[in-house]
Amino acid sequence: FTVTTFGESHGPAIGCVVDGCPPGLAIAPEDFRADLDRRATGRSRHTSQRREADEVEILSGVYEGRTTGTPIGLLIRNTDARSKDYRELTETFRPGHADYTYWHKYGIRDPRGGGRSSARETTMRVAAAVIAKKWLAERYGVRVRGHLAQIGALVPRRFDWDAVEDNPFFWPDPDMVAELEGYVDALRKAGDSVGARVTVVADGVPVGWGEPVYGKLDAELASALMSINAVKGVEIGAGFAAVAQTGTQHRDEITPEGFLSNHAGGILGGIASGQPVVASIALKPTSSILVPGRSVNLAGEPVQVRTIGRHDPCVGIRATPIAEAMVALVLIDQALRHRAQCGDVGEVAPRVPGSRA
Ligand code: EPS
Repeated sequence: FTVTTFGESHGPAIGCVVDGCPPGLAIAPEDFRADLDRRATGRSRHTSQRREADEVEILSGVYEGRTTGTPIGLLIRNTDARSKDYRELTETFRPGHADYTYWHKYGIRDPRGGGRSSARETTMRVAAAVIAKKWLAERYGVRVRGHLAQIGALVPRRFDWDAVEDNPFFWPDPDMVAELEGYVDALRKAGDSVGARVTVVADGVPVGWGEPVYGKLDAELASALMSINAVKGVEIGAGFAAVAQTGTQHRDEITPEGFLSNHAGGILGGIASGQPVVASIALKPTSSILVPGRSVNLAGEPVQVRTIGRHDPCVGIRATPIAEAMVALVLIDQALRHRAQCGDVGEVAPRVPGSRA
């Protein structure tokens, strides 16, 4: 199961090709609505005010409402790109932004805007993952969901999954939403930005998905999650907290009733243990901010850069559906690989006598 995207933030459209989807899955344009709205800009005052319709057109791979097994082409037209000439922006480099490395690598600046480095690209990852999520849920009862786990220094004081979808931050503590609103409002007014942590939990992943050495489930998750714009860290289960743990604290003891904890994040030796798969990402603060910062221009001369435009004070606020998407895309790929090698879940692989399996 592979996905590739195309399109620029200020081009006419963005799109993706999804290859390897099993045939027979019911897919309609309205299936994409909920997750695309969860990710979209302009849905609250706490994100970029660009207002995109994000209407998906299914170009191929679906016939009479069902996937055919051939490549699925999805297209979303950009409707609010406001492609005025940002030439001034292309004469300098925003500190902390990819425009510095893109320029040194390609030698071309797109005066229309962020182009491929824009978070606009993640729209198509979320769209592709709608297909993955649906197949995983229907075929195996797997549910992939996420939440914001930290913004700046703020962490939830209590946890309630039911609260996550009731606020624009995907925040699991309903008592703190007003505090978050005040915090993000103050940041935006100050022209600054902040980082965040997002956690994704996949329930119902059957034991066995994943590869033991190359293509480990955790390695694939790390790679996929790290490919999201602004991600600077990935943790599986206890992650870096494992550094300070002892073996007795970290190991997840096993009883006939099941595991007693989940520090492993549902993955042992690169293979799903049957526990919830838990992955977290650290997102850096948005680099496009109003507070001037030192940089250089194309001639290498010192300049002050201040970025105006419709930017997010915290990219992490919209990152929950994107992180869920990358986890779902990895899981469907691992599910298909596992099925190809070992057969389907429930189709118990032959156990060699004495193997204690
Ligand atoms: C983004 C900058 C803004 C955001 C954009 C992400 O857009 P523009 O390219 O118009 O300045 O609005 O997000 C989206 C359009 C989207 O759909 O996520 C950036 O620099 O990453």
